[in-house]
Amino acid sequence: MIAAYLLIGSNLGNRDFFLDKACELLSQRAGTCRRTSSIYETAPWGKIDQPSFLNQAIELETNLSPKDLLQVLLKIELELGRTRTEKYGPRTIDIDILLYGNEIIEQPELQIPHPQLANRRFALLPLFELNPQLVHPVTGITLEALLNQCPDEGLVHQLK
Ligand code: PH2
Ligand code: MG
Ligand code: MG
Repeated sequence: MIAAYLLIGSNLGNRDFFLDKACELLSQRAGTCRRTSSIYETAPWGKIDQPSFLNQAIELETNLSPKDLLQVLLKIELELGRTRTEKYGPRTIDIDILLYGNEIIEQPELQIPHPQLANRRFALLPLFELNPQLVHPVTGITLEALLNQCPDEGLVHQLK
């Protein structure tokens, strides 16, 4: 069993519904959702002229390999109406693997840790809420230090 940390996000349609549904489907197909962070309302990053996001981090205990986990995530995204048109564009649901134990994966279709983790306050903050002890497996930098040095100044507001 590996502890993987996922970030789910939605900025189209009924955002709360999509986060709930993603958690439910992850529990059925990917392992056990041990803990979920608060939900955060977050300013859009990368492409700012789009609605704000809801983001939430999930600690998932899983037996799936990283590649199998990715396949499950992509299928859930499709089922929840995700379409891919523009980079960083609006989406009903996005499910990203932030961390998979301490594994480092550098492949065209899958990079773990998530390559943008250190640049995204909307990912670091929910992750820190779940587990403040985490350390970035590539750089060895603590999550707390990553947060302190994060260049992203976008709004990240804890809702519930
Ligand atoms: N995801 C993106 C692009 N921008 N901005 C916020 N606030 N939250 C996201 O989850 C997000 C984003 C691409 O995956
Ligand atoms: Mg993403
Ligand atoms: Mg994604």
